[in-house]
Amino acid sequence: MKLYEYKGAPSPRRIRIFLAEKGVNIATVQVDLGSGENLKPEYLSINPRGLVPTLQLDDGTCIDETMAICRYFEELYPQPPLMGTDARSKAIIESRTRHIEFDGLFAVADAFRNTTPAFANRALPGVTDPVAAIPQLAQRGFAAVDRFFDGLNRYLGGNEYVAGERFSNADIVGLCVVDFARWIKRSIPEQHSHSLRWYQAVSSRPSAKA
Ligand SMILES: N[C@@H](CCC(=O)N[C@@H](CS)C(=O)NCC(=O)O)C(=O)O
Repeated sequence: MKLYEYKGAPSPRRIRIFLAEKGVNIATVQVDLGSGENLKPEYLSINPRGLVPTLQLDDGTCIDETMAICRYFEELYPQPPLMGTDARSKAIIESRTRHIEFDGLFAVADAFRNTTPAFANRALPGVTDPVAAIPQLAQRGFAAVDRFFDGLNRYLGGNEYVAGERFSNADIVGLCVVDFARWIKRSIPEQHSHSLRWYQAVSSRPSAKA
């Protein structure tokens, strides 16, 4: 089994942290997004969309999408559980993870790609025809990121972790998004004391360095 990934990108980091929390080591292959290695035929034969991460199983099956890969590992290595243990906790973790993806991850990506000159004609990641940046999408992204930060602080006002009293995949995604938001010069607002307390705790876990 091999994980195709890139150390500098937020989605693969989610998987590295996920695996570190489970104490699982797997072989990794770096795909250099900076030099466009993800768009070369060799990688496109692994993932025709030209995106990382991709997990290649020993029988050659390729699984992409970060959530799908995390789910696969959760099934293989259930301990410690990171995606819930019963109907209620599974649903709450999934719900908050999706809020963080929509309001946070995709929004930071929109704000970043639609304001960064290097992506002026490559506003979508991976394999696409040239596509122009749209400034209004960046604006929408910044608005959603504000909503992400508000939601994060609200969740953490009632719980130690994003989805309850136990560290979960929702915290991993939250941590990766807070760090990704630096790319658009956004950080946890100073009045968000719950988020600041949480960030201190989760970014100090050994897995955060994975
Ligand atoms: N929904 C996909 C998103 C994957 C994605 O967008 N990956 C980015 C890195 S975080 C990428 O491969 N970018 C390539 C590019 O910019 O061309 C997932 O969660 O796996």
